[in-house]
Amino acid sequence: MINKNSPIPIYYQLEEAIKDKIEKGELKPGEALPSEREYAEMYNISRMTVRQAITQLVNSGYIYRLQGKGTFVAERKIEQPLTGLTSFTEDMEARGLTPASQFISFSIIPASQAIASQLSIQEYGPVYEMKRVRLADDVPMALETTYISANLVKGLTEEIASRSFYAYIEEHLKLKIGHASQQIEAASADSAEALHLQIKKGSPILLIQRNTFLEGDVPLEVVKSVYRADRYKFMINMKR
Ligand code: 16G
Repeated sequence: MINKNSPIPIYYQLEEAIKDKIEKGELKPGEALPSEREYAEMYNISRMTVRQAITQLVNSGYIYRLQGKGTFVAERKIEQPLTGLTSFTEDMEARGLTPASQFISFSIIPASQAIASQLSIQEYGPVYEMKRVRLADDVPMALETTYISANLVKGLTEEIASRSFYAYIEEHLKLKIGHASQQIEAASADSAEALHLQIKKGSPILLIQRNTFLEGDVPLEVVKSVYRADRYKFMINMKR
């Protein structure tokens, strides 16, 4: 598997070989990798070289280190295409995962100036503010804070939103969701985010801000989502 006469660096060959085993499912999420010493002996290479390959794999999120315990295969990231305007419920169901929501809060509050202007309503106008932890197969994936005009979306309840907000809009209110604009930034989890997402404070997260509009450009929602960067990646196809 390792060719010492190849011009390709040995650490890179090892890195690719381990990656291949993870991708083929020969090494499964949660499984322990052989130790640096074992790899070194297995391929008759130096531990420094093994360490280099392992560090690369840790940095790219394929594996993670546990102090004093070794390295383990990470869960596969959920890959979300950025081409369609979908809901969390649809995204998870499309992957065969069961979506769920845990409510942190649900209330009607007066809109701040920033939220009011994005929703094209009067400052202090009534808006729903809902904070939900979104789970897939019981694993927390994202923490979402959503603002919606209460005069536009009537009758929203915690119970309804614990299933699907978009389904309520389209199937019950018969409104048509038109388009959204979204920003994605890197950030690190503060203590509240870390607690809700069950990750360590300071872990990498993807901070997403979405503004969604109904057909006819009526603002529907302003959403701030915090996704776990160890479980999520966004994918886009480009044409030239
Ligand atoms: C997604 C959207 C969010 C929307 C939610 C509706 C992102 C970044 N955000 O999480 O804007 O409110 O789906 O989901 O994708 P639901 O219909 O399952 O409640």
